[in-house]
Amino acid sequence: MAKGEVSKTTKYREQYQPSSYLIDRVDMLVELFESHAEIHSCLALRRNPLFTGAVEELRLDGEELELKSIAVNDQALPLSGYELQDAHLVIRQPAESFTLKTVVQIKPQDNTRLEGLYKSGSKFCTQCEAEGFRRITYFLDRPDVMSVYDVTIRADKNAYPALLGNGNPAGSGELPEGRHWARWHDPIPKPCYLFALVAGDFDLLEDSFTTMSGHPVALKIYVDKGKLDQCAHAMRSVKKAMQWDEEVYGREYDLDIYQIVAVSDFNMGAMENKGLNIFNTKYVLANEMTATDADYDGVEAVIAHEYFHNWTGNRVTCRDWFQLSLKEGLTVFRDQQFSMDMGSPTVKRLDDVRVIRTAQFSEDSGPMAHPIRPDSYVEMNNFYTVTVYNKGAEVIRMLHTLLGADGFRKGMDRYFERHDGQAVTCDDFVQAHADANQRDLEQFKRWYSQAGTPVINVSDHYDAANQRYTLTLKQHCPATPGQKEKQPFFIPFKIGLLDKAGNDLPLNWQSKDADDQAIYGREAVLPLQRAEQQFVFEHIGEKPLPSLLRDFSAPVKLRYDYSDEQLAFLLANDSSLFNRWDAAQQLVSRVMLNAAEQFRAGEEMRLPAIVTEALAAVLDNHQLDNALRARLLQLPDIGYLQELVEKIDIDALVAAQQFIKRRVAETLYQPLRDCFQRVRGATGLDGDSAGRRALANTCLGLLVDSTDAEAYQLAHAQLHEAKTMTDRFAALRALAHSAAPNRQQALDDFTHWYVDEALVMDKWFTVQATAPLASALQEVQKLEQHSAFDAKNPNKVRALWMAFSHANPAGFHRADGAGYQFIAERVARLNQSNPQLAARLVSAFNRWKRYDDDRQQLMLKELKALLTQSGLSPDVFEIVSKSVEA
Ligand code: B3K
Ligand code: ZN
Repeated sequence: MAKGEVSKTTKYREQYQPSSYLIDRVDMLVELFESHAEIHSCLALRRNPLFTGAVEELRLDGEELELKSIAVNDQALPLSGYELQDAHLVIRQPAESFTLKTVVQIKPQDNTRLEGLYKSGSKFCTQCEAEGFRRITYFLDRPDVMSVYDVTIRADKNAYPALLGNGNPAGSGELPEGRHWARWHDPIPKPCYLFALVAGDFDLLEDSFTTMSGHPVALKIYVDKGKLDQCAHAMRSVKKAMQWDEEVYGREYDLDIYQIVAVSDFNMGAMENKGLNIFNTKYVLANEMTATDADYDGVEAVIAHEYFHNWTGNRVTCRDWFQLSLKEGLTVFRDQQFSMDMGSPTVKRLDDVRVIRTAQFSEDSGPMAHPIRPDSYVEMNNFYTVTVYNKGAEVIRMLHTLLGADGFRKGMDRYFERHDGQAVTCDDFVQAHADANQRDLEQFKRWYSQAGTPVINVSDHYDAANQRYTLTLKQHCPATPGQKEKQPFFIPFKIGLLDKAGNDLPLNWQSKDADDQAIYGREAVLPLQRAEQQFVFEHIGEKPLPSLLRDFSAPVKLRYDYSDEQLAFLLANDSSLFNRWDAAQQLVSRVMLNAAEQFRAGEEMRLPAIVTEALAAVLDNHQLDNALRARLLQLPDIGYLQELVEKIDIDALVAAQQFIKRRVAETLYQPLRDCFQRVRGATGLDGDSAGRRALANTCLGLLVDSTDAEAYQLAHAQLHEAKTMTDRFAALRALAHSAAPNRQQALDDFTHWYVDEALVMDKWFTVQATAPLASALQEVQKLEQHSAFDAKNPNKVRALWMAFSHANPAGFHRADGAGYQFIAERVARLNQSNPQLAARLVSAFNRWKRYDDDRQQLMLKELKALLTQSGLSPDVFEIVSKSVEA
């Protein structure tokens, strides 16, 4: 193996072994200089009583560290006492317990991977999850080794007035030569992936929160100089999250201080380091003129997510990285619940379901399909996936549905009581719920071990003579890599039955083969446990229309043969608002897919009147709240449609989607215009104002889709007169995705206003990268040369390259393969500087098998070329090799 190259071997969950040693205490001194950093660490090591094997050596993890000195029990260790390997420091014949002191030198200034200690602009910061701590010092870099940390940071006082660490402050002072120091003590044992430090010159917003037991907590948000006017929303969000976790889960904060630092260079959204969360600026900074309503929601949700990790992730952590969903699925579920409580629950739910149905279903049916608790990986960073996170959250949601809110809370209480301070497994989590509720959840655990999306076929029969209605549910799950046969899942299947007037019928039902007692209500959660199961409803006086899988009660694909008229009826009447949206999506997707077929056959594409009538009724329905009406009117995008077909004919899908959008817009032009005029112009930050903006801007987008000159004028006027970024950006998006004559003018005006606002410029890049125009690739190539673009900055890479490859199907899948070539070349470059991000970018090729033969060949060619590249990182290697093999 070449120096600096890290192994591409596969790690298996089955091979878990407890660590041979534990580290009870860590004392660190971090000296920061302009050219390098020096890390002095003192580790109190002892044999792990749970480890039963013989111990001849101790292997500590360490990558790209320059060892300056090493001592055991304060005695310099002779060369014979240790061995330095490429990614390890091996101590020979270690004693039962001892202290190990090392001094290493590292180069944060040269760290472009943004893992370990690195510089973002003029600030030092860290990112240790999953395995970044080994790039700071020699350590047992695994989550089941938990230690109490004392950390001293030293740096130049002028350049780095703020020196921040985990836990509580434990002193600070001056040093010679203009330097200073600060010490931090974190009393709560933690795995090293939660370690963090920051040094820099920031603006600071301060506040405080008193916990339910009366403990005061200092709240601090550190941001770039000049950004203080973009922090208020983040601070409000922290306080809401703290209060919500007390009210809903009885969990309070456990340190004297809670700090958030926003940095511009960050590989993902944010990181829950104990007491010192480090955030991407995107999820902290927001004010009316820089952030849209969606950005505001994103800030609130991510702040809450990281805060909730304090209990689900930090106090109770993962035994090993295969258990990642233990903390991530659960914490996503918690942040989703929180957001539902803060705003419109239906809108939040359907937004979350869209992610599952597009990104997660796509992952589940491709080469990277894995259970929410993976069995193996090459590079752990590749498993921070929508499966582990979002499907993981759906699994927790099903548990919540099955146990009820009270039962779930009992289970959570048991989980914290039993496992506080431990590193545990997903099985431990489910067991706590089973024990607290005296339920057998063995079958439920299959959701953790089986990959793939179950399909449920539903058929029904109405027996008028006996007033009996029978639903037959059949489940099966397609094979995924390494898993041919699947066992039936335990699926909570929520339904209602509508009568002719559209009301829910009272239900009195029994499962034919389970010994459940009859259950009554107007909505039922059917416990589907077998491959095929019948549910019988008595005293049903008329043939009902079933409303199925309400609220998306399980992450499955549903098949039931609705007619267009039945879907329109559900859209107009279902008491489940979620299912109204679902009916709209099904109806419009169906006509889009039919139009795609017509396009393929060279026939004229058609839009049936029933669709425009149903959408006109939505526009007219003032009973529904505006945000929901906006969602009902948003037509499915290509990402959504792609998951509904076996083979993707991208040209036909694009043509059909554009045709249907334009026809809807032309047909409903007047009512859309009236609605737009009625609700536009709201300026408040409250939910009602945001709902009005959502509806107005959905109307505006459709008006522009009609290609009417007046619509272009409306958008242009809104771009200039807008009082919020939501309105301004919606107008820009509408124009940038159109053939409006003033399109370029709009883009130029926007950059003129915002060239100094990095996050707003990201939007400007994305809106062009995702434009469904033949010129998209050329535009992206031009934008790379723009002074605001920077290939070293992950936000910019996401805004331009990721947006183009992942969210511009027409552009990326150009028939000539130029889109593929362009992205593959960027992957190769990023592979050198930031492998983690390169792996995300290359996943655009994962679904190559789903496209037509020509495109398959073009994509495969790029993948194979990447595989032969020298110095391929494990990150990119894993994704590409799995894609090619599939
Ligand atoms: N736990 C981090 C993600 C770390 C990703 C490492 N590649 C953020 C979060 O989920 O809260
Ligand atoms: Zn998380």
